[in-house]
Amino acid sequence: MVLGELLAAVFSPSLSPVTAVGGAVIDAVPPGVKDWAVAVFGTADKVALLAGMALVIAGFAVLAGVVEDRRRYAGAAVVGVFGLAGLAAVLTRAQANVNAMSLAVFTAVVAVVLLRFLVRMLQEWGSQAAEPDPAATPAPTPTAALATPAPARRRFLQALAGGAAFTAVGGVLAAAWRGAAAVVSEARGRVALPAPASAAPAIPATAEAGVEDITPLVTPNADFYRIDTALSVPAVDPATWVLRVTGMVDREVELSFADLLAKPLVERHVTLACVSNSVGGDLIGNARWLGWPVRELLALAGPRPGADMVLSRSADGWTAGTPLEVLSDGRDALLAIGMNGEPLPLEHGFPVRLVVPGLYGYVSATKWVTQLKVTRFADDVAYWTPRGWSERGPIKTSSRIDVPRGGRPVKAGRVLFGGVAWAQHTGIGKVELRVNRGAWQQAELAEGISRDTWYQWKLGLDLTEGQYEIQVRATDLSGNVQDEQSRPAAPNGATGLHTIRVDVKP
Ligand SMILES: Nc1nc2c(c(=O)[nH]1)N[C@H]1C(S)=C(S)[C@@H](COP(=O)(O)O)O[C@H]1N2
Ligand SMILES: [Mo]
Repeated sequence: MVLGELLAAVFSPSLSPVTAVGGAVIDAVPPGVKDWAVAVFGTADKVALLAGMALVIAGFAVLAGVVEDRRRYAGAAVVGVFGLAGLAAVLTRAQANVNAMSLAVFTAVVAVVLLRFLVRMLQEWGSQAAEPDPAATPAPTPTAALATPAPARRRFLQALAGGAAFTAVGGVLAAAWRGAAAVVSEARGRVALPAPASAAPAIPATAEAGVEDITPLVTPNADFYRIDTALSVPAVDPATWVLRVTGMVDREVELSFADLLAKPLVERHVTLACVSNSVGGDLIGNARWLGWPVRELLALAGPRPGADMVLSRSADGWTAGTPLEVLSDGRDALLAIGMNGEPLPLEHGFPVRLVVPGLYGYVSATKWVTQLKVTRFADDVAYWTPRGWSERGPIKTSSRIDVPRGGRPVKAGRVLFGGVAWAQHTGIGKVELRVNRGAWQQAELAEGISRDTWYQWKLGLDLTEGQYEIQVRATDLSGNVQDEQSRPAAPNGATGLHTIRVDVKP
């Protein structure tokens, strides 16, 4: 396993057996388990999965050592089974190829040889220790080592070997992860973003509600939520990246990164949201994206009549199904290369991703995108569709109270509430608050950057000492009120009202 990781780190991180097994685990678990993992570990869910796998690997290593010691080749069988599982996992991955397969087999063979060698060494050591040492005087104070019976010492050494293997796997995993990222980081560092042909409209000063501690209007890249199924960030070299437009088109189109840089690019603020975001949750962020409108690329290819979906595919095989209409209706759906003035961060899809105003990420925002297949919803299914999520995922109008923050008591008198509300591509028309389920009171709504972004709002309420329940609701610019019925994220986005409790002290 360690060797597999090492070799994978050298050749390609996506070939790594651990990543393959992890990826297969992510694909195989029911959506409920995945949601649970995201809920419990948050965006550290992948670290948790890798840590869990490292534990399992370590367990297998110790088990292999113990049974091999008892019976020759028994441990080898354990390693073999583990190797087969790894091979199976590699085979189910989108990037399965001959290299990845031979890597898994080679790793297993080397592991068996190493195991034999280590166990033989331990056995020899053990039997030596069991023989009485002729040079030793029968002193009444024997050393701890001599007093320990050989089998115990052997067991100890085996455990030690297991522990070492565990540490090594963990260390090498981390190194492989960082090593792969470093190579692409360097390529990213050399990317010079061109000036946009159409710059993002300046953010009006009136877009700031002026509330201390409120969520910033534009989310810094480092704070932007990250959601994807990729265990190790796909390492996509912009020099060899191509985007293919295929399927129901008059002409297939191929686009290189250099081609893309030479296009008239537009820059727009768009608020991206995850379908898994709970009411009041933070799987949402607003960034200034630089990219080329997808509709212009599609126009080059010429979608054929009857097509109604674009299946976008990432370098690691993940797919999203976006209505063709949404990509052609004039909104700023972008093949994005820039995020807040920088090339896309690796974990946000470097070198190129999709950003589509108005749709949840799982049906639109493909990172590390390499293919757009013009097709029909009747003919193709995207990654999350058979896993319990709706085929279509328009973002639901929602609102959040950011201030006052998390259960901190506030002083009686005028209490300032503030937060954000969003209805991407429609825009927010009104935000209201209510206290203890009383009458709705209209909040002061700041100007939106655009209809594709969230809006800040604020409202001061006079509150005397006591406990209060505060709720918020938004109405979009078409007059549709946020759905107040509480529903979970699956299958197409949570609904309900963000509700906070405020403790007002004298
Ligand atoms: N390649 C790839 N792209 C993907 C995903 C993924 O799993 N793989 N997840 C999508 C989902 S569910 C969301 S919410 C957004 C999140 O984008 P971010 O991580 O940049 O915030 O990416 C989308 N793009
Ligand atoms: Mo998502």
